Amino acid sequence: MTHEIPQTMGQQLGRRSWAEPWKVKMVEPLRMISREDRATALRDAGYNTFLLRSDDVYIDLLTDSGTSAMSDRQWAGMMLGDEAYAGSRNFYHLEEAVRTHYGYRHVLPTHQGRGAEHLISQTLIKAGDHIPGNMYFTTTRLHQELAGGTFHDVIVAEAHDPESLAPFKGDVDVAKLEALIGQIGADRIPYVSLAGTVNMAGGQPVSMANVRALRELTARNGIRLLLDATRMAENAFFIQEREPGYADRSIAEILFEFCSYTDGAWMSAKKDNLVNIGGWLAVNDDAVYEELRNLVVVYEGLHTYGGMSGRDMEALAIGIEESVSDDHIRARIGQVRYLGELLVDWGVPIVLPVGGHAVFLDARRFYPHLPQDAFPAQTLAAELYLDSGVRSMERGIASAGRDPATGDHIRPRLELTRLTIPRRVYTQAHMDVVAESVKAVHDARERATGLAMVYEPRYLRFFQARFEPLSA
Ligand code: PM9
Repeated sequence: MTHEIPQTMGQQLGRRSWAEPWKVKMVEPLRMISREDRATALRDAGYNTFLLRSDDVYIDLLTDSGTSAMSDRQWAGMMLGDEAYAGSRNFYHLEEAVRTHYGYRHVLPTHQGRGAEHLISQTLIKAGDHIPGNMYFTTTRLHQELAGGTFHDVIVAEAHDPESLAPFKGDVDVAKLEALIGQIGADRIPYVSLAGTVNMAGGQPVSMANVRALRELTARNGIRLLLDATRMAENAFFIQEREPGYADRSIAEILFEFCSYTDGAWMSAKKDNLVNIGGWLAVNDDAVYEELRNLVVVYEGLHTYGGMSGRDMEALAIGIEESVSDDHIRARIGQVRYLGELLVDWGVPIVLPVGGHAVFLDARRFYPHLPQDAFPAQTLAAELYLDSGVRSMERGIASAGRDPATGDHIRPRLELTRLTIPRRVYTQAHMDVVAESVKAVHDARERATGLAMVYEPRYLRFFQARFEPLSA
């Protein structure tokens, strides 16, 4: 597709600015500790931003997961929690919200996204199976592997190129998927794993045309198509903005149509759905539901709470309604773009086009003198914290982990540091402060020496690994 992508919200709206469709009712004070104390905190944390105490962080862009501000309606909903062990009325509100906006027939709550990933993987994957998907995600792939499956990346080639301006860099390469099905055989592929606004690719969207083509291909081969709906409402924004025929359709309509081409979804409700904890799993197939409904009581809780309290399910049901508002999504993505545009203007290399939930710094171009084995993206996250107390996250070689067959580091082409924007939390002034800090770190880039990993946990190593600075 060649049509022009508006790079700013001003361009999209005909030079009129966007603003948040809410005002602030309660504030949480922030504080910045001294550079000396930040150096101590960073050393104590083994140069891993996941191991910092949040009290030592000034602006927290580690993740958009569970870090959103809830609305007054959601907080009011918390007071309506029905904490019955079985059949809580809040579950039925949640079920209705998922059915209304995502369209699936059967709904199960889970404590968060990976609880749902665990259940679906254990239910559908057998040892020796293969799961194609549009780029790996850390927890999703691990659950697929723990169930005995092998993940195959079938995302379009542009997704691996941070400078490609393709509008839908989250799309599956349908020809590549078809070739893989031919090679492996449809009977060894329990499902195709499709994610909206692909996290590890820089928050890049999937087009409606692509999911339609996938529906056709998977149906022809008798393979299920399952969706990681974690950031699908944000994906709908990009379809509305970029895909012919969708400019006048609402986010809610686009989301519903997209899901209608899939057989089910798992959800980390801590992102799009605007809650601090929670998840869900939803499918159309009665037999698959039967299995999942039985398994949920083993690992999460009864099928009407699945690890969530009644009040949390109520906040989630309301969060789902709020998350599909056009005004909300426009302001949310507008803020992410605002930060991205500042950085582009200042010559900082980032993944383009700017994605839905985060600005991803391209650590390869940021630190061209550092080899990937010196963890450039981890180094950049550490330097940024040291400069200003801004916390970001590595999404490169540390996150990619090791090849289960060979034990070698997986070396992804994308070596990124993620500035993830929580929803409805920070202001434009915070974005200015973040951009200025990134620029200061960029100006001093030649002094960075890289890191060595000195402790490596077995699973999802990026969360708990420890590093030490390499000497110059
Ligand atoms: N994503 C994120 O920060 C939190 C944990 S990994 C640092 O991006 C997708 C697309 C996700 C995701 C979590 C999960 C797992 C599934 N799919 O964290 O278990 O981005 O709720 O969800 C994180 P939970």
